Parts: sequence; structure tokens; C-alpha cells
Amino acid sequence: MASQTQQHRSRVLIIGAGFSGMGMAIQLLKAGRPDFVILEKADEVGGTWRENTYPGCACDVPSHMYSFSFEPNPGWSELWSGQAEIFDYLRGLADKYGLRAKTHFGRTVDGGYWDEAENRWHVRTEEGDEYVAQYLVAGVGALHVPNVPDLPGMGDFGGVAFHSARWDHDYDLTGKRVAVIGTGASAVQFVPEIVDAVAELQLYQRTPAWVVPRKNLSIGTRLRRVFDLVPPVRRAFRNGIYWASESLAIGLNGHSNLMRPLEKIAKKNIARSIADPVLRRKLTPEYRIGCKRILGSSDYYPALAKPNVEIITEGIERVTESGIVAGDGAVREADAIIFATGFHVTDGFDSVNLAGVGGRELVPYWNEHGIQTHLGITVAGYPNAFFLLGPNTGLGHNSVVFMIEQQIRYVLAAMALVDGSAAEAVAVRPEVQDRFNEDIQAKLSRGVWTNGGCNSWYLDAKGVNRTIWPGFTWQYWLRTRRLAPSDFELVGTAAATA
Ligand code: N01
Repeated sequence: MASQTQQHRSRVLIIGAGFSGMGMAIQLLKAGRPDFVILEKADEVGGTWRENTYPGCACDVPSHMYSFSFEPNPGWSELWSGQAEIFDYLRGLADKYGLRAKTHFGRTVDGGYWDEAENRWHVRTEEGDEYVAQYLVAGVGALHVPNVPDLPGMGDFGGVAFHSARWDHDYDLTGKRVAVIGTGASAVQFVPEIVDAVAELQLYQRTPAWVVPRKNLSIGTRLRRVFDLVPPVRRAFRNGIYWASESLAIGLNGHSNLMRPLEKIAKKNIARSIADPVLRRKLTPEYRIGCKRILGSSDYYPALAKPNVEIITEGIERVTESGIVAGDGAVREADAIIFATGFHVTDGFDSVNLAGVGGRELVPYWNEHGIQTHLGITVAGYPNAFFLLGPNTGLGHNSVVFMIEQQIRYVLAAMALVDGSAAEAVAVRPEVQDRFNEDIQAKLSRGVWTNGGCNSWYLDAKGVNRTIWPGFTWQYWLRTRRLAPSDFELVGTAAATA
């Protein structure tokens, strides 16, 4: 129920209580800046790890790396932990730092504007509240608006249908004929989990994924004790994972021939499980590995080889009341349709449609001119507004939590710059932002994400890569390590015009 309209004021307003927002909140507390509010649309913290609960959901980045360096968890039970354990980690952080008391749950941000007279952000929520803050930090994530394709006839379907990020746990798949649409990271994880329960699994594949073998490793209690008691060992373990992951960036960044051995390994992964040469060909991608996210599973192809599985590559013509008609006219009855069709990536920013200086709205401007930021963190014309895991800071090879940490440090440095001046705000200079974008787009044009011969969510509708950081993560660390005051204009005092 909508609460009474209220105005809330704080120094900092954080949007989202996932990894980004919580990390920012913790570092604000550590920096002695407790005057902040977190807005969260749901009723619990955790972001993507609260929303994605499909069977087999796990992170494909090792947990010792996919966690905050300042909040290690020596107790991870597996190398690649499952959703429940990551969600527990995040909830534990909320408890430890008292973040729930600072979070306004059930608040969906509807947009906001920069008040140039007051030098404050005003943010509206769908529930009718208004939040006013000097600093705005958006940690909304890129992968949270489910993409459910508008298939002809979908409205007629009489069965159950849901998206992988909205898994219907009340619906028992046992003995059902289940159509799965999509073969990305989500499908590769849940298909092996449901295959034995369902009567039929009809897998609609538009483009095959590169899937390298990967068996999870459980971390035994003895090793966990060592990690707990001897932090340098845990740190060495984490560093090992970090540098091993970084080595992948050499191939992804333009030396794609270096990725050939990985393609061979992935092809062997198919060959080991799939005897039928026609099916093998269907499952073998024709684009370069790394162009789409590289997936890891030793269970996926064995699942596809089961007799109750059919892989349909002829596309989808329409949905009927009782099933799906494929592109070749074949009709398959289905009790349920599961969309593993990913997310509307750039729409994720719609919730932060901010009107900056001169009332310019960010989302229409980006739609017209393309998404541009400085370092994925700040945007010219939007004083004191910061993104965490913003455009062009996603990764195809390492932990985004590492990126978030660098961004948080940068945001704190921007706040310190304001504190050390007579100004109320800072805004990145347009020419600095332009230079940054020219530089990364030039680098991206050499990388496999842009010219690897595939279409992926890394690219926008015009084929421009607005998602991936083209480089090593240590290069990002280097670029964000120190904020250059000369990159920013001071806003809100005589100093701004001096
Ligand atoms: O989504 P995706 P996802 N008709 O966009 C197909 C992270 N993640 O949820 O390739 C038919 O990758 C689409 O086909 P095509 C990770 O960053 C991480 O699986 O576009 N098919 C594709 O096969 C990941 O990259 C983890 O031709 C349609 C699939 O649906 C990101 O989230 C786990 C279609 C979508 O794949 C997204 O992964 C899960 C249509 N109209 C997610 N539209 C781990 O850490 C789309 N498709 C392990």
C-alpha cells in the first residue's frame, strides 16, 4: 500500500541494496559519513542474488573473488558458490553494519532532478515519496529488467509461463512438458537441474553458447579453517584467482587467436557428451569464444544428451493455447514455458532517469546520443550523481565486485573534493568524458566483444558496446585510483564561476 507522501533529506541517497549499494553504504560508514539513505524496491537486500532463485543459480566467478576485499568470507563452501550462499553473505553484511535500518524498502525510484538553486538532487518514488540529497549514488545493476519476448500468440497460452529471474517455485515441473527459450548463462545452469524431473524438455536455441567444462570444487572445513586463521593464505588464494582471471583478458582484448585453445576445449566438451554429429554442429558456435559470455558447465551437454530433451533451432513462429509452433511448422505441446531470455540491459537505467543541469533528461539523451559516462561513474551535466557498475564497466572475465570497489573509492574521493572546496558539488568536464569514451570505444573495436561475429547483450541496438570494460581490471584500478581534480568543475559557489 502506498505510504503517505513524505520528504526525506539526507547527505547521500543510494539507490539499490545489492552489492553496489551495500558496498557504498559500508564505505560511507567507514569514512564517518553515516548521513545516507538507501532506497530499495524490494523488501530485502541482495539485488540480483535476491531476485534470481532458479535451480542451480550460482556465480561463475569464484566466491573468494566475488566478494568484498574488505569483507572476506573465509567460510565459502565452494569455489563457485550458489545463490543461497551469496545471498546469505549479503544479508550478513546488512546485519553486521545495520544497513536495514538505513534502507527504505518497497521504494521504486521513478526519476529525479538536480535543483540548481539548491544544489540538491530530488528523487521521486512510485510510492509518492520525495528524497532530497546532496549526493546521489545509483547501484541499480544492469541485469534486472527481465526480457520476455513478445511472441505471437503468447496471450493464448493456457499453461504456466515465467522468466528465469522470476522463477515460480510453486509450480511443480515434475512430469511436465517444459519449453525453455534461450541458452545463455541462466539456462545453462538450470537445464541440468530440471532435466530429470520433467517429462520433456524442449530447448529453443537461437544461438549456441560456448561452454567450457567446469566442475565445482568444495572447499573443505580444514581449508576454510586455514583461510579463517591465516588471512595471508586466503589473500594469496584470492590473488591467484584474480591473476588467473586477468590472463583471459589478453585474448578477449584483441588477441583472439590466443582464445583458440579455449574453443578447442569447449568443442571437446560437446564431443564428450553429444554423439550425434548433426546435434554437435547445432551446438557448436560459429563466432569467436568470448564474443558472448563464456559459460562453464560439465553438466549442460550431458543433460542435452538425455532422451527427453529436444533442441529446436528452427526458431519460434507462434505460441498456441497448448504449446509452441516452431519456425519449420512443427507443433510441440507444452505445459510450461520458461523464458531464459536475459535482460533489457540499458533499460535498467530507466529507473534513474535523471534531469540534470538545464533539465536535460538522461535516458532520452542517451537514447539519442548513445550512453556516455566518465569511467562508468559520472556524467557531464549531472553534478554529484554517480553510478556504480555503470556503463562500460561490466566484465567478461573477472569479478565486477572488484570494479564496484574501485568506483566506491572514486565516489568518496569526489565527495572529499567537494569537502575541500567552497563548492557544493562537482561535475565531470564534458571534454574529459569525451576523451574517455573515444579511448574505450577505440579499444573496444579491437576486442572480441565487438568484432567476434556475434550479437550479444554487450551491444546496444546500434551495435555499439556500452557495457564492457575493454581492458584489464588493474587498468581500471589505475585510472580510478586517484581522482584528478582538474577533470571536474566545481558547482554551486562563486568558485564555479571564478
Ligand atoms: O541471458 P542471456 P542470461 N527468441 O542474454 C535467447 C549474468 N548471469 O539470463 O544468443 C529466442 O545471456 C538468447 O539468444 P541469442 C551473465 O552476465 C550470470 O542467460 O540472443 N531466443 C540467449 O540464448 C549473463 O551473461 C550467471 O541469439 C531468445 C538467451 O535467450 C547475463 O547474466 C548466471 C530471444 C539469453 O541469454 C545474462 O544471462 C546467469 C527470443 N526472442 C546470468 N531473446 C552466472 O554467474 C533472447 N533469446 C553463472
